[in-house]
Amino acid sequence: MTKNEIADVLAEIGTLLELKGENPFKTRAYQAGARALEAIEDDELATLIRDERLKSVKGIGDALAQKIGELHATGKLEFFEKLKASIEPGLIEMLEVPGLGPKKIRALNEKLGLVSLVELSAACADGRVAALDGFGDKSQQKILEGIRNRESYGRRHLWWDAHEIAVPIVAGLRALPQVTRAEAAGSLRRGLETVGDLDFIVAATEVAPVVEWFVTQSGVKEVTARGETKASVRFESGLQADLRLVPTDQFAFALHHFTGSKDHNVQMRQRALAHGLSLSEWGLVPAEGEGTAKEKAGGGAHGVHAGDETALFAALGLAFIPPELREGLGEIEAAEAGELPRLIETGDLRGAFHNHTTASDGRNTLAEMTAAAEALGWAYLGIADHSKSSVQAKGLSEQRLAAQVAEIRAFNASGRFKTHLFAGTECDILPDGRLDYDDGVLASLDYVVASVHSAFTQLADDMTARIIRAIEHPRTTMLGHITGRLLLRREGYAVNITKVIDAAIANRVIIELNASPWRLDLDWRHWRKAAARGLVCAINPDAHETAGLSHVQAGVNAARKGWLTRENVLNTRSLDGVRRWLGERR
Ligand code: DGT
Ligand code: CA
Ligand code: CA
Ligand code: ZN
Repeated sequence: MTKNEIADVLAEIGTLLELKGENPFKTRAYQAGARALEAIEDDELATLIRDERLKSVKGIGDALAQKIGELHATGKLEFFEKLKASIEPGLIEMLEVPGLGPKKIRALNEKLGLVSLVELSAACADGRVAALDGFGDKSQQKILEGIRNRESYGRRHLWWDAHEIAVPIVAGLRALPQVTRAEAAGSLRRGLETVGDLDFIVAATEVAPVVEWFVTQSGVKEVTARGETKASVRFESGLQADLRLVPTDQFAFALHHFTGSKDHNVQMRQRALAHGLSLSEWGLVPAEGEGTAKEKAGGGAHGVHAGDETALFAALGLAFIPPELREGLGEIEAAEAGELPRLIETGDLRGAFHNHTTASDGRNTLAEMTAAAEALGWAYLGIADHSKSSVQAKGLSEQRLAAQVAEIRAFNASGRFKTHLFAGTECDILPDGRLDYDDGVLASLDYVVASVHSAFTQLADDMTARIIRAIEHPRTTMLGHITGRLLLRREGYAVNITKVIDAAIANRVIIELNASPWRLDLDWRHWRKAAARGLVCAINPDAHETAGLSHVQAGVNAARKGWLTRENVLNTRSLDGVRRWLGERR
């Protein structure tokens, strides 16, 4: 395990101990341990463990050092597993409800005897929660909403999480000797921000061993259906997956059908009919005559042969349509006219602007973040830690910001890294739309990301005016996470997005596409039109640790769904190109 993963486990232990009502000193020791780890670099941790010097680190005692060693070596911790098993699962679930921490959950458990979300929601409904000390009407309402959101979102999963499960399965399927082709289809392949279930399409010479392999994968919790050429399973996270096996000559048709979307498929079938053909998951055959499409495709005599999707599209007079565009939003017309955009790719990115370090709420130091960007081959990395009003996120005072800028300039001068650092800030947009630093301070920076982190409940008109005021500030380079939404967890705040986009275009301010898998905000559904009107995008990982830089891939998915090309995105430009752009803005 990496030190950040170990720190996560320690912090979770702290939370669970608090939930159990353990001695606060013990609880705090784990939280302190997690923080202490965050200040150590990864290779330093390995050395400390090897030399048995971990205990010498402030905040890490004997017991903690032993546990960190166990996690580092094995990725598991018996103490942690036993602790989890000793707590009512419903109480652990309550931790996912916004506004509920371990202390409040304990109070609910001790005073009302609640052990599950169902009981909690009933207690909210009849007002028992509001009557408790430290709760009240407002927090009861918030808990109830949180539980409802959780239910309605509960059936879907973040693209990122689904992707992590799907990748090794596709690789494993392809490695089987019986398998000739294997792909993940469905919303995952289309790069949708959330995924309902996984859909694997496989062509194989023999089916039984493939089905057997699929249902015995590690992480499969339940086999929900099993047939000769099909199987469905459920993973630990609740994510379900369908496997479909097809003959090799049907693979392209099945892959296209199960990639969807439904709207795209409906339009494709209409187009096929206009060509006198019938398109289905089994093939493309003449529309008139006897028999089902399946029989005809199986018969092969009249069916159109397509070895891959490119040939399938070509048979209908279309250029290959990238899966991300298959939402039934004009992609077929564009493919017919030869006007499909050349979509941006992850490899086009040469850096990113919205990233945090340990100076604010990040978990890796400036040097670690820079080294990670260098390892990705990035020409530049923008550092945008929080500003002073974001107290909980350790926002930087003017003095600390000045020190960071000096450190960044020194890094650049030293030639220690190939990656150039830009000095920026993620500056709070205060409730009235002013920025959190004075103009003089902002002028000392290379760029400014302006974001809303407070007063989320403002009325839409006020929020819109607030954000537009920030956009009109001459030092604002880009707007961070425009709605503040957290996918599957929290709706964005109320804001008139069209007006904000208008203001951004008029002021040559970028709107970021926040690539955090939880945000993906500004939503892809707005990008095509906005970019056509001149809005410039930056795909920003909002990384809070080195591993977070790779989230740009989720942002690129969303950008592709928004029909964006590399020309639309600032961080595809060279270092000089970005310097010029920032220079012209000043
Ligand atoms: P999801 O799983 O909810 O995130 O979304 P998808 O798009 O993966 O949907 P899913 O898993 O129900 O089905 C995969 C694809 O199969 C879907 O995108 C299109 C195709 N498909 C499934 N059912 C139908 C249908 O009733 N009509 C049409 N035209 N296509 C369908
Ligand atoms: Ca699906
Ligand atoms: Ca499915
Ligand atoms: Zn932010």
